[in-house]
Amino acid sequence: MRLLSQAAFRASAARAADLLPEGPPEIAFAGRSNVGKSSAINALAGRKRLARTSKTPGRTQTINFYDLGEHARLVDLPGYGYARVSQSLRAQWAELVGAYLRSRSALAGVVVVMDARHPLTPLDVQLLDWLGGIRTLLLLSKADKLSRAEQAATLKRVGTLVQPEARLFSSVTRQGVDECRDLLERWLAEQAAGIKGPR
Ligand SMILES: Nc1nc2c(ncn2[C@@H]2O[C@H](COP(=O)(O)OP(=O)(O)O)[C@@H](O)[C@H]2O)c(=O)[nH]1
Ligand SMILES: [Mg+2]
Repeated sequence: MRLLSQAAFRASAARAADLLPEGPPEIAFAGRSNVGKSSAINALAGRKRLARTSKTPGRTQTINFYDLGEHARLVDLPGYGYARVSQSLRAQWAELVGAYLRSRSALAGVVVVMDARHPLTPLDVQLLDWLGGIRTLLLLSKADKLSRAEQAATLKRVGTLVQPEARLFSSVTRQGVDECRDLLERWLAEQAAGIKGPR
């Protein structure tokens, strides 16, 4: 069975102290609220309701861990950039996500999910800066909302503006799903073998 098809919910952490202890290689999904992070996890795992999706932005405020068998994990990070979130909740987000990203040696890479219609918001750019040398893939989600010509133009523009590799993605049409799954499984295998990507 494919690694990503084995995803099963493991644990949620609302505070840094509740993070799962370091274990097998993991890939984290980050991005603005409502861009489709949880939907991307479901699409990649080939499941309908593994990760909870929501029409209401700002729902997931916990870090959610999913086991891929015993040898890998996926991690759904809480979204950022939701305007109606209070200052204290923003500080909580930064503390929790910061604690995770800064210190996680099992981290094989981060998938930064952005809405293909509005990629590279200031907070996205800030996150990319902050990720520094951590291996990163940009998913341009909800690609189904763009025409083929708009998709191509967006992909090209993003490629000229930032370093990490970008892919068009849609949880609805499954565009990009197989390619991403292959890539993420390769990251996990390389991390397990001790071949680290650029850090
Ligand atoms: N059209 C379209 N809608 C999507 C796609 N991915 C997610 N959505 C919708 O966007 C909303 C937010 O998705 P969710 O996965 O919960 O976003 P998250 O907050 O980043 O985890 C939901 O209403 C989803 O149905 C996609 O690829 N295409
Ligand atoms: Mg979510």
